Amino acid sequence: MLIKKPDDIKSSEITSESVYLNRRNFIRAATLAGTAGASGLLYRRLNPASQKAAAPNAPPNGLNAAVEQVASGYRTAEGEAANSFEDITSYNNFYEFDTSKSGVASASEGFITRPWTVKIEGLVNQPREFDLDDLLKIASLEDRVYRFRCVEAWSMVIPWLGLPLAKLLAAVEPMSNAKYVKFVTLYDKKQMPNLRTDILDWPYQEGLRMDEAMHPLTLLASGLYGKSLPPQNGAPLRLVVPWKYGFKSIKSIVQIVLMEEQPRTTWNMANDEEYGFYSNVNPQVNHPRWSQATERRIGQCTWGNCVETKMFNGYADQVASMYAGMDLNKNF
Ligand SMILES: Nc1nc2c(c(=O)[nH]1)N[C@H]1C(S)=C(S)[C@@H](COP(=O)(O)O)O[C@H]1N2
Ligand SMILES: [Mo]
Repeated sequence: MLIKKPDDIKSSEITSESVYLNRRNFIRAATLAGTAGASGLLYRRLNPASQKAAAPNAPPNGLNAAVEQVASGYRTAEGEAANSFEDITSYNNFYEFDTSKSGVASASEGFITRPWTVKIEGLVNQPREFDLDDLLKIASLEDRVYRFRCVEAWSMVIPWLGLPLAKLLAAVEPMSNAKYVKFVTLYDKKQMPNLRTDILDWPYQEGLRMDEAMHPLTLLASGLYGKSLPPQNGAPLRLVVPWKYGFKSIKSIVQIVLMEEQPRTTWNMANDEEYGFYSNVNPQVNHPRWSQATERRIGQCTWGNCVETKMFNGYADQVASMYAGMDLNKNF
């Protein structure tokens, strides 16, 4: 069950997230899809050196990671075993690099993530620009094994290493009128080939309500399996909100802004009828084009979706109260 069969990954690509595009955008998308792939390839051909560039966050090799995994026995509180390091680092979504899940790892190889600064600003009394290594030195990092559920109905169990976002926010002293938090990904055309396309509005942006951002489950992850995050998983710092669909987990964060207004998000802007601001995992509210009642756990389901999706991805006891009285059909 822990060993991925290569076939699983192949068959899963049938439901590529690139079909997100609605009727309105379909033709534009069809035209650009070719361009995106081609320019990524061209970029890699023109810049072979970048793949060989120093990779300070180079992940451990697959064998060591597999051995570690067996030895570590990372599990969720409910006893679900973590996916293998290999699964977690070879089936990814990171559109800045590649729109195919199996292509992200190679397209992001050599992504340079040092030095790295994260600005925290907006409605705070102590705006700060952190050097990431300074931040990681002062933060006490925690291991958290969470279920991770993509809006496209695949899922994994991932052993993150990170710091609760609440601790970082407390350090900058939010003002009382701060109601939302906006997160922004690095915008670097030299390193991210798809920024030359308009398959999404760049830079990638996400948002949380203040109480969600302050929730103890919400993590800023700097690693997985106890090691630095590999580029494909959002090095050097990415958000993890385990009761929300995967696209809320914005990668390679450079800026965090506290705001009074609800920020727009990248997937909202791409298609607000399909991707709402809240994006809470909810088996009772289907995506307009597919059911959200079940999921395909990578490495476990050999055919179809073999796991029932739980309300708030199984974290209802901890988070449901934040949405009491809200119509979750409207606030999807
Ligand atoms: N900057 C950025 N962050 C992103 C994405 C992206 O394309 N760009 N994809 C999102 C989606 S749709 C998912 S499912 C998760 C995937 O995270 P993983 O590759 O670590 O599993 O990253 C999210 N964060
Ligand atoms: Mo996703």
